[in-house]
Amino acid sequence: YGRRLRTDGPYADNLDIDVLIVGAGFGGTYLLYEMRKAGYKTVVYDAGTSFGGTWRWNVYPGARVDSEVPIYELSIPEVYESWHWTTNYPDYHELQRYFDHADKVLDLSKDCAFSTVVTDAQFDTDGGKWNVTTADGRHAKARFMIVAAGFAAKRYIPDFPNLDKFEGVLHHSSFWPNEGVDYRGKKVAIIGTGASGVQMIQEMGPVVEKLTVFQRTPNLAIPMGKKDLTKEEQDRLKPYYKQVHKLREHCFAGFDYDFCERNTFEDTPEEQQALYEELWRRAGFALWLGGYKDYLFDAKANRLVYDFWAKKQRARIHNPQKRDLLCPLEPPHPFGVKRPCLEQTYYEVLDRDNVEVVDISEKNGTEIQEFTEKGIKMKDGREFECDIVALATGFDITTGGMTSMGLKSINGTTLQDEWKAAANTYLGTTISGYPNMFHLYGPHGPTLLSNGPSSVEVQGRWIRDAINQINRQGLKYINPTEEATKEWKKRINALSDATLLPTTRSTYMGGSIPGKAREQVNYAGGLPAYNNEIRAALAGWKGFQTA
Ligand code: N01
Repeated sequence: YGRRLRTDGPYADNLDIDVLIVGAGFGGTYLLYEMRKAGYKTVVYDAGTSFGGTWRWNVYPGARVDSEVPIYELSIPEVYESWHWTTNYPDYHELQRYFDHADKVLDLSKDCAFSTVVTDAQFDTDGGKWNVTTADGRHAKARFMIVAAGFAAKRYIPDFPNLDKFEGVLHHSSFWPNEGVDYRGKKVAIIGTGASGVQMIQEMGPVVEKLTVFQRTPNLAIPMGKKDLTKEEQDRLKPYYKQVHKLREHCFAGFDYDFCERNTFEDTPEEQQALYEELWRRAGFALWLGGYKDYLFDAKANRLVYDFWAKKQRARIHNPQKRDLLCPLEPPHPFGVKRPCLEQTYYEVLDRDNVEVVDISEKNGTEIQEFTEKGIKMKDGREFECDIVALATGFDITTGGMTSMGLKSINGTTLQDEWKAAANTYLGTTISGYPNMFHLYGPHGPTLLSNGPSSVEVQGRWIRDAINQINRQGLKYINPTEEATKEWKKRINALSDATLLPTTRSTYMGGSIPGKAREQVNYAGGLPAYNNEIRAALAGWKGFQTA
């Protein structure tokens, strides 16, 4: 965290405001914009030092978004009218510049206190306000609190024995030094092959002396299809951005395309292959989110996609052992139930002679045993020496940000304790016992199953309208009932249980942390259905207690 030197404006002690937003990423930016427009005195608190959220922390080598722009951006005209991207999949430098641009044109920073970490927050039902305390002892009161912490606010470092004994350089992907790490010509180990691991491997593999990749589950990665964008082509499209941004809210995952109308076995095998080829040619997430509508529900249909994927990617790998480790003939899990990351040169890099892939899957008993001064020792006795270790081991996904900011219910219980066994929300935007508190891009929204900015805007508008409705009706607060919360939980589970998602440990099912509840933490019915459901509840405060 940066050092806080100011004590004025949003940094002042004893603020008394309408809305406090925690988090200055896409969610916080959008909500600040909407709240200001609606006339609320709003302040944003953020642990970092500028707008951008996850894109300020995740500055590991190769960090690049894997959703395409202009789908992956805010629909705020003041921002997009005066902004041009250089590529359809920008890297973190460009995303940081985008947020700096948004900050400049919307003058966001004047309402944001950076280097500010919320450590305690509780709603006072008599006063009708949230009382919030920060790590450095400031206090704030706000009628409404919006938690926009994102799904990746709390990194996860596995409890590897003797981690502290390692004498080399060690960083988690989401806490990579801003000034970078000189890894050229060094021996590097990367643990984890999720989106962060895949991108680091691609970037570092070609320039290090030796790269050792510790893989627990192969990533079923698909080609990104990155290309340059010219200013002229973006300007030609800009008059249609309004429609493009609207369209994403009508597509299941918040992109500008959807699953096709047919089920797999309505087509002949030739037609199936032709469709898969077409999706492959389109690149990006098309094979994942643009194919037959039944393939995430039907194991047989899913297997066809897996086999197609494996055939395509196996052809890129010459080393037979690596081919089987990276793209096994038998699927490690159904295709698409873990996030298939977008890659450019992943398989060619892994195929290099200076890159070793070490299988650490539990089934083979070849897990990491411990760290040593010089590197990593395996259960089977092998040892790997390295100068640098990159932990790409993910996050206390989706719930971790919310459970680590000292949120207390009106009954005095903490969210951290309440959610030990399972996360509970109503509509993925509110929590029983936490009146006038809203969250977005977190548990029980479409979150990880959707494009971030699309979800953020659907939920952000709902939050704006809920706050307006509370004020219009002269209410002190709203609080979702426990009954409605239970029903929502059933709904979240039912949507997920109909799919193949629960078959596999994944970020969707709460992540990798031992002991953390394995449960669906996303709304799996798609963004349009989600929008309809939350909108229907707003009319008449269905499921809420009002005071
Ligand atoms: O984290 P992850 P991430 N021992 O949780 C492994 C977004 N994102 O930072 O699969 C050994 O996906 C774990 O293994 P397994 C995106 O939404 C986006 O990569 O559980 N290994 C896995 O391989 C993504 O979903 C972008 O068997 C261990 C890896 O570590 C989310 O952030 C870029 C382990 C963790 O993968 C998180 O992605 C980056 C252990 N004890 C992130 N514990 C883009 O837009 C875990 N692993 C491109």
